[in-house]
Amino acid sequence: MAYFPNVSKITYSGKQLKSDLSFNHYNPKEVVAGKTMEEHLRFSVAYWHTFTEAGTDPFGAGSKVRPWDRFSGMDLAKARVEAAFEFFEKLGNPYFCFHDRDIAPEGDTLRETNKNLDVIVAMIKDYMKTSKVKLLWNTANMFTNPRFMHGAASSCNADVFAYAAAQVKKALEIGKELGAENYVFWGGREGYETLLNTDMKLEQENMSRFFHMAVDYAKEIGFDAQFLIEPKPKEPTKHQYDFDAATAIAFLKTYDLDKDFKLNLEANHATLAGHTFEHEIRVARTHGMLGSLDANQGDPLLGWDTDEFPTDLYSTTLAMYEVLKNDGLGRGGLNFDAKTRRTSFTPEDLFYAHIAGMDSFALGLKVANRLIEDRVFDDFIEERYSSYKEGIGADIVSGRADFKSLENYILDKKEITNQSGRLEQLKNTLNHYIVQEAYQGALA
Ligand code: XUL
Ligand code: CO
Repeated sequence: MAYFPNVSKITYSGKQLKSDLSFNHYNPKEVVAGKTMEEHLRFSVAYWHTFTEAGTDPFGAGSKVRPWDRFSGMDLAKARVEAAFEFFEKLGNPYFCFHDRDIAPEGDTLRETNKNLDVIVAMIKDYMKTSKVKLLWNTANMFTNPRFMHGAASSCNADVFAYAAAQVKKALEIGKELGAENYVFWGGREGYETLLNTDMKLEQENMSRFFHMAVDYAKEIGFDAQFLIEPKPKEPTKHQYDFDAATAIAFLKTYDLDKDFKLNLEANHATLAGHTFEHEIRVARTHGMLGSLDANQGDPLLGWDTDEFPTDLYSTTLAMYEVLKNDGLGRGGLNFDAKTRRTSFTPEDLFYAHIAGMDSFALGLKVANRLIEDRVFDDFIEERYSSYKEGIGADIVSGRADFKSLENYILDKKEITNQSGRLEQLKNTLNHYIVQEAYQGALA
């Protein structure tokens, strides 16, 4: 059954200025900095946005035309798997990701829900035998069902904590069954609305207990995926505990979980936290905690999580700059946690959108690599901090200096000379690099 009859295998064409159903920059086998683009970028399709999302918003019903929507219940779940593997085959993405509730409907009890999952997981496993696509990560949806109104591991209700634990237990078993390389915890409703009814300390301690139980169970069943926390500052909860990278790292260190977890960072979540994507990646990278990325973008004019496909070349370039400086993402990848706009409702739009995202990151990778090769920022930064290489600066860095020696050094100095940070010059250089690489890609 062909769910995408109007689309054939997407290949690299490389020379079109006008985007069509081919890649302009993403050339999977092209080598950049000693690795193929495919190895650098490890693109993943998000099951929820691509195969289950309907295009609803708070003011309107779903708008998306999805040929599999003529089915319902378990038949719909099966049709989605068929559509998904046709989509993966045509797009050529090496990975995909899902929540448990994306792939199979809930039954009346958790036991029934798990039975539904078993059927679909067996079907996915079968497809994976002949497909090249692998599971980047799976996760548990503990935010849609009303039972999670107060949170999951941070809920005030111990029965909900138990339900969430059983749900993650099953999700870990599924991850092992399908060979997931990572397992993600996004704290959907792990947060609070008002301190007037909240025991913050107990909620956070309970979350840490939950994570320790998850680590223990994964070890027990021999599931060796990298565990990832995905920070987000708000939405749906007003104040979420995993606010941003720095907050999540502090939490993991406080509760002795930092050896078992890294971070999955999302561009739109960074925007909501008042950060850039590259800021979040830099924070994680400097702590050795960069795990994986959710590749999307937000809209600075809107205060919510719009989950747009990434097309902002500054953001993709600076994100890939951080990734290259991190020597890659290891077991992580670039997951398109992104949906087509409500007005881009056709099945073909799903391909145009992924092509836009993949081309934007491929171009970002090429630009970032040239910026690093040419030491554009490295040389500048090295010079900017050169005062720490010798004299009093070297004493500060090596630990030889103390308040008394510093006072002694500076007390009678008449003038302090600063150098310009050259911000505008650097931004203009970045523009030149992006434009030149884009031009070569489009017209070479
Ligand atoms: C929500 C979000 C999630 C996680 C997985 O904002 O990003 O889809 O990526 O639960
Ligand atoms: Co996400």
